[in-house]
Amino acid sequence: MTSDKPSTQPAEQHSTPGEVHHFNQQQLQKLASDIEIWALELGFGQASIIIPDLSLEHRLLKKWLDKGYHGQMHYLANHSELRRKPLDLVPHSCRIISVRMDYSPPAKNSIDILRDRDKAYIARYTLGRDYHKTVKKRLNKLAERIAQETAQLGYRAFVDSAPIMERAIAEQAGLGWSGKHTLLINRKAGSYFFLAELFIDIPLPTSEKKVMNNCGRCTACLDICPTQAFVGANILDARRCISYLTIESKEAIPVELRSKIGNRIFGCDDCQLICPWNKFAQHSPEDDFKPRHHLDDISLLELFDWDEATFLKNTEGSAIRRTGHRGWLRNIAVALGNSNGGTEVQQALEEKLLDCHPLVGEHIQWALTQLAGDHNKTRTEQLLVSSASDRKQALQLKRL
Ligand code: B12
Ligand code: SF4
Ligand code: SF4
Repeated sequence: MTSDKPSTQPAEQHSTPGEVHHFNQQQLQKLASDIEIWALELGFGQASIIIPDLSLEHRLLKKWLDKGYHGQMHYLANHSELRRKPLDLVPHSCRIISVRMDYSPPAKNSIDILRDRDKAYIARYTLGRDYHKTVKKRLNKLAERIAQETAQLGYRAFVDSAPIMERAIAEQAGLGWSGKHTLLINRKAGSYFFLAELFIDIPLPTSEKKVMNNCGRCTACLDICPTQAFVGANILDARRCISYLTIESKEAIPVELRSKIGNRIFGCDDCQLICPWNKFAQHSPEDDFKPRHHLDDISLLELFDWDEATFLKNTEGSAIRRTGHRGWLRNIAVALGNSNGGTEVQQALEEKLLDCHPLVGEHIQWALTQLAGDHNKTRTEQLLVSSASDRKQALQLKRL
């Protein structure tokens, strides 16, 4: 997932601090508590108010960038000062309301789909409508509700849409702790939630608190990562992450990682699926996050068959569009190379090869070679492989 249009645009509505905020401390305290309640009423899992101090995180981010772990996501290196001092993004803002919204949809069991090599696995966060729109709309509603009390309010809502270190802000706000997989985890809700922020110009009392890190000695997420993308606890080499490779990267997927990607065609959830805290993840009641076009249970071949017009039509209002039709075919070609194969798959790949972009063509060639190799495997070898992977899956499920 990405952010990042640079923005120092003024607040949506503007007031000069002190001009309208003549509330006394007690009234401000009451408003702060009300905001947390209104946020819940609007479908957020939690909200908390902070004055951010990201100096430590900012230093760590620099180290991370120096190592080149961001790959082609050059925007992460831009606007460094704004990342350190996010309030400078919105003139006159003095507080951030950090929120989280659960997204786990009522979808087909993830493990079942991951095990079926002919089906497509799409990360759970993006089976439905693009979350940016849903979450931002809701944050603007929260702002409108606040403005009803304060008469005037300067605000701006952000959802993964500016040079903001959202996880670091939410952690400081007390919405959870940073898991070893780098995502924020909440004791009561796991990690399947989005983060977002409402910048405001009212000097509300803050509600930040330190949440204990509950990872303990567990390393399940680090161990399970199919592409070994973690350099260590809390440090991800994004260039190896399937989410980066299938969504952000516009280039060829490194050959040595292709077979490890399995059937994951857009994003990946493995490090979260294995996390014991996700036993507490709540299903989202949001209609917007419900799977569209049966994307939670659909064959690779069906998706490979979408021409560009169908792709654009079916991904309207969905974050999947980000990968573009070319990226989509590239990803599915890799997954087909990892599938059970068969005549239909072979034919579909060969047919597409006749008329496709060279990037896609190269991945199709790879898939065909993989399948030809697989075909030559003896039946015994295949049985050995599948029973070994069954044992591994059983172990994984036990840990879940
Ligand atoms: C770039 C990005 C990505 C990149 C890089 C991911 C990453 N971990 O950085 C890629 C494309 C790989 C990605 C993938 C995913 N993303 Co993303 N992504 C972002 C984005 C836009 C920026 C994150 C960022 O700044 N990364 C830079 C690195 C440096 O940040 P960091 O990992 O937090 O780095 C810290 C540590 O490395 C630490 N550190 C460094 N050195 C050291 C040393 C020690 C000893 C320690 C302890 C720490 C430490 O300090 C760094 C600075 O804070 C945010 C939105 C935002 N604006 O914040 C969403 C965001 C983080 N993504 C999100 C999601 C949901 C995902 C996916 C689950 C999507 C999917 N299912 O495919 C995966 C998960 C992969 C994973 N394990 O992280 C959510 C996370 C929600 C949550 N619960 O935390 C966010 C917040 C978007 C949102 N608004 O909801 N993402
Ligand atoms: S999202 Fe997948 S590939 Fe990326 S770090 Fe997590 S398990 Fe590894
Ligand atoms: S799997 Fe274990 S180590 Fe990883 S985030 Fe969850 S609790 Fe922490």
